Amino acid sequence: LNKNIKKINISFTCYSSNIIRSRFPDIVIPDVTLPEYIFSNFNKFPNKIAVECAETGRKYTFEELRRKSINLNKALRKVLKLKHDDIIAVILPNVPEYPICILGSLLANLKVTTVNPAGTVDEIKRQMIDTDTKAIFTVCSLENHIRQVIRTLPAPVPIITIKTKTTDTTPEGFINFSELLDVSFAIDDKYLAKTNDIAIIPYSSGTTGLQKGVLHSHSSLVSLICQLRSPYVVFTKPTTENFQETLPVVLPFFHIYGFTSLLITQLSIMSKIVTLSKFTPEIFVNVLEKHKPRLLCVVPPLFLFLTNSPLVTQKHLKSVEYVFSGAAPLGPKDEERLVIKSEEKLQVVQGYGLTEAPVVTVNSNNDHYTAGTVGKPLQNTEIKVVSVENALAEPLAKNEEGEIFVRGPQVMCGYYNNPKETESTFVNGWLRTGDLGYYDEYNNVYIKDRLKELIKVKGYQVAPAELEDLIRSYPNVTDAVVIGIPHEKYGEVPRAYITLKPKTNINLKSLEEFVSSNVSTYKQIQGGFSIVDSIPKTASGKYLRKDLKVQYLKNNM
Ligand code: 4UV
Repeated sequence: LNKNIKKINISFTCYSSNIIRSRFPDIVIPDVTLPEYIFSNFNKFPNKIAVECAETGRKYTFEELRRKSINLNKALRKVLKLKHDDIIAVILPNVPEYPICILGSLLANLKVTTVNPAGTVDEIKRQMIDTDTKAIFTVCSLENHIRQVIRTLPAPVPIITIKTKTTDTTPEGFINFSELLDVSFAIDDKYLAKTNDIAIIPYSSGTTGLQKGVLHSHSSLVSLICQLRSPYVVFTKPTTENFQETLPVVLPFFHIYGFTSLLITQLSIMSKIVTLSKFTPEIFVNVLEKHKPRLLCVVPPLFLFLTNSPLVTQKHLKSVEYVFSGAAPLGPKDEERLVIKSEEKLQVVQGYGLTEAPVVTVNSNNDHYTAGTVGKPLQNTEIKVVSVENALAEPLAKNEEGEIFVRGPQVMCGYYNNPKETESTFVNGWLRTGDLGYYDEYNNVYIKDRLKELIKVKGYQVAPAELEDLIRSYPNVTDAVVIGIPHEKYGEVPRAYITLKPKTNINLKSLEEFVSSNVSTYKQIQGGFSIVDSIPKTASGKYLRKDLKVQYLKNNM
């Protein structure tokens, strides 16, 4: 039928007792593009609200989303003359227009790279240049920032701006988003995308090095929605005439968790998404009170806020039946404290995923659930645990710790323009996750540690290589290595070790300011700097980050 079915057949032939799968049957994945799949249900309840802004109340129905996406697709081709395969950047906070930008672009068979709107000029510029971006979606409030970005790009790029406040005016030279999609051009609204075409390109540092574009096809995203919509997984009830789930979404749509489990999956099941463009305790708590969600999708720092903030009381948790946490570790004791606060009314559910394989496991249906597990493989997904020393060795048995490998239709196609990294990330068709873990007799998976360099601050990715490169550019610094150290609120924060030119010194405060002014807030070296005589390395010159971490934990914990 299509590529996915072939993959499933391959997985059956390679079945081995140490490869774990869902105990539920595989799903047949429809051979359609992402917009077609998402729109396929919209005519059931065209007039229900699909997305609403928590701050301004701006909202769109499912029919408005569909119509505006179609119009946008035509305007992108007719007015902006974008051609299929061009890459368009979405540099937006969580706003209700986000899905229109995504679906409109995909209908025109453009590829979308999702960008952190809080990134620095340099960070955004790097992603624009790497993808050779042909147009940008943004909000009026980011005008100055975006002007600085485009000034440094090799060619002019059209900028489509969304007004988020009534007082906003479209900046000079920028394109007004609503004007662009309020006209329906008399051109064919058919598009050229095929299911194996690339749809989105979020960025990730993978197991090593700098951020790179992760290629997800229409097919991998449709597969993922099907896997999450399965009756064995879903936590949301189907939309009916009298019922619609409401999900407050503060997790950013540019990150794979917000994009997949929230944006596209919840749209396809016709839940109502309430967007929060940033986290402020008061607004978040008001949203809980106003919208009374049954399901909350969070990352551990938000989970801890729910547990520890005096602003969140019984009243706010009353409607909540499930709190779903992912993107960073959450311990069994953390889970327990929130359950106790809710007077045992809510259930904690964890999911595990990567930008490269958006969701791999979830725990659901109380199926031999153990606190602290990230759950069982989704359907159509295989997991094996392999010796850290030898990725080609036979998979390990239950309860044996090793590196987790994944295979399934939701796994990325590779890294953009980076065959070398793609090749080293796949081993015989399996994606290596760079995570250390094991599974138990019920196929519950546990993540114990990260083998890869990646640091996770508040669930966001921080690539040590990027910070090291920046620190090394500072006068008198000869070498730098960055590790993640535990942090009570954020999970982890970066800490830097540096060596200096002989007989020189530096002002660490100035170095800290230099780093802060060049990277996003969450990437700052909040764990402090340490000047050392030498940095431990392997014979081949690889930093021994683990040694530094062990040493730090010994001295400080
Ligand atoms: O690439 P990334 O930033 O991707 C993510 C994605 C997480 C998702 C996505 C959709 C979901 O529904 C969901 O539940 C979770 O975080 O970072 C990937 C790395 O983050 C760590 C692990 O090291 C991954 O390789 N990580 C992700 N989830 C968990 C986790 C978890 N539940 N527990 C521990 N570590």
